[in-house]
Amino acid sequence: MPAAENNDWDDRLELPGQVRFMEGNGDLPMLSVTTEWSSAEIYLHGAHVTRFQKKNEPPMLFLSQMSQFAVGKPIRGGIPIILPWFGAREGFPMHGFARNRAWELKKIVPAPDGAINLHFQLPEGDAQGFPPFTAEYTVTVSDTLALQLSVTNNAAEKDLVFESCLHTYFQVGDISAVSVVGLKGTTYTDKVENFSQKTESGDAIRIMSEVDRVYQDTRGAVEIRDVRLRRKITVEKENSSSTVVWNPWIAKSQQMSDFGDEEYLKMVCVESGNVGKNKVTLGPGRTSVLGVRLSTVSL
Ligand code: TA6
Repeated sequence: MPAAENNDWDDRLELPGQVRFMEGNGDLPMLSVTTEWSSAEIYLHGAHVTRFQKKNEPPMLFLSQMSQFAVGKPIRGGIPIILPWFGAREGFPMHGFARNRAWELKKIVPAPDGAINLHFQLPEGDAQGFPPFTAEYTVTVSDTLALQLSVTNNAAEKDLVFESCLHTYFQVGDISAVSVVGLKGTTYTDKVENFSQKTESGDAIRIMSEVDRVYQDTRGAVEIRDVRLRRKITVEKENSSSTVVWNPWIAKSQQMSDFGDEEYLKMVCVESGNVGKNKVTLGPGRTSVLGVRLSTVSL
């Protein structure tokens, strides 16, 4: 199906009652997915999952009420795909170009257990100085949300050195009643304190001011315990050595035009990828796959 920022999609790919193409915000093409357990929304723009919600539960993902939905602009919330660089890069937008481009929907595969698998691919384009690579993304919607980002180095001789991160924004009831657990003993770069190197000493991370930490060499699961919504979100990952924890708090929230001044109270980012010292070096023809599985249980 051609990548389109207009409404030119192939509705033969629809699954009646399960997957429907719609005009989303900003008239961007959006897929609405319904399973027996849950519902989800995914924009072709950035192959961006903007909503995942289990029946009888609040949404798992946070989406800013102020987000832009426009060609070339990132959506604020959901699961931005950060590729092929994380953070700032002189002369280029933050966090790479994958989230700002329309991806192609290649196929939709319903699984025997009722899960829906949606396969996306980033069209070839200006690699902005990186060797040519193929990026493929699979979203599996069921009673959990599973994501797989596969990157293949198409260069004949050059290594592809890249960063990737699924920059997930989670909905919480009240940030003051949230604990992030699973990073004790891990070293991190504290971007709020001049990128200083620290070691996480607490069993649980509590967020009472701006937090912007890149945890390195950590491959375990992270839990977001939400007392207000009485639920625990578990972030499991495969082939990921970095976890980023971010909440902009008050000042940064006020500086972001696509983020409400009070929205920091209702979200936390726990991001899974390979960034900084954990960046990936991929030989010619090689493929690297980043996997993330998001699940919830009631507390
Ligand atoms: O992952 C945390 C972070 O790198 C923060 O420093 C902040 O910049 C955030 O990403 C959001 O970045 P964005 O470019 O989406 O505004």
